[in-house]
Amino acid sequence: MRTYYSDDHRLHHGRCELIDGKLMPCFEMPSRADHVLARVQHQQLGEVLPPEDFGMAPLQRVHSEAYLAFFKGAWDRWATMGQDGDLLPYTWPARTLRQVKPTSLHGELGYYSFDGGAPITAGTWQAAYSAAQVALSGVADIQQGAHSAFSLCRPPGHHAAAELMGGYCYLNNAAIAAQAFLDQGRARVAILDVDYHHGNGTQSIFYERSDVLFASIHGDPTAEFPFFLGYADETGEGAGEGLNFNYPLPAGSGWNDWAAALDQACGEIDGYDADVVVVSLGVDTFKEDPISQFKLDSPDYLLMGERIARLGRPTLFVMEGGYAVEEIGINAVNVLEGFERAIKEAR
Ligand code: SP5
Ligand code: ZN
Repeated sequence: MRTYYSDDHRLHHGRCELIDGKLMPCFEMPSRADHVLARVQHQQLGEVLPPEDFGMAPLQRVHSEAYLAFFKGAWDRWATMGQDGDLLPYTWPARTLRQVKPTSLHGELGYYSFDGGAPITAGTWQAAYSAAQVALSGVADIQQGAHSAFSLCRPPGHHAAAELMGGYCYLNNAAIAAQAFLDQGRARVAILDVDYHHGNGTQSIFYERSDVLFASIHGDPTAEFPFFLGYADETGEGAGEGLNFNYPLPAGSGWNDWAAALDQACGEIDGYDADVVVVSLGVDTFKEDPISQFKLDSPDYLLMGERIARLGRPTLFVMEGGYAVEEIGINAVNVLEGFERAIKEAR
């Protein structure tokens, strides 16, 4: 399969995130994408191509105009205030507070974010914009007949909602891709989110919609970020009722339990008869991940890819999390290799 990748990801390099009561160096760092790209090349997975530019319109199908304008302009406002460190929010409109949009930079930033983990730096907008184009380029490849594609997006996207950044995410690459598939004539898209963390942004974007099924396997939110979404009783609403599937698993879960949840998710995707599958591919389920609590081992990712291939549907892989930087390439590309191996064997 082809890989889409932009060097622009390097323009986003946050200095710190608020974690464990401290401002710590960002776990979400440029070398993550470098390791994945190196592994793609080393394993000769296929061609590596730069993204095409599809402009702002596909982003506006998922995110509000106001949110995009704020994100795009935030760094310049911060720099005008004489600042050159990361821009991080510190006040959010939680319960008892009003959902008003203040005019000051920090007021607006609190309004448009949900945690202190998504720093805005000078190049964050450009990096996130290009990551969305990387996702859209994978869509175009599949629309032109490819059975699968890999969008090596960075920064990741699945925590970003229509009007919220957080959890290292700014623009929801997987949601933008799913919406583009619909806008280009596909009727039903399934998003399978295998990142360790619940894809709260993606879920919220499609929660009341019948044209996108969302299924996520993740650390139980009673104990794990993002805490406030991702429970099993969130099944969708309105037209989307019955099309949202959360599989929260306890800390320490290994491949057997994880694979059982994957089987269930795949069963739902088959029942829905999705035209295309978008995989939010986080590999922070790895046993050595520094911020996560599952116990998957590198060979398990081959099996993950094989199981996804058995869906027998066009599949776009969109890179999300994974913070064991040395192994992120092996683990992510193992999913893609397992997928391709199963496709070849089925032929
Ligand atoms: C895309 C993605 O994977 N985002 C993840 C954001 C997680 N942010 C909060 C992580 C908190 C981890 N706490 C445990 C730290 C152990 N030292
Ligand atoms: Zn994650």
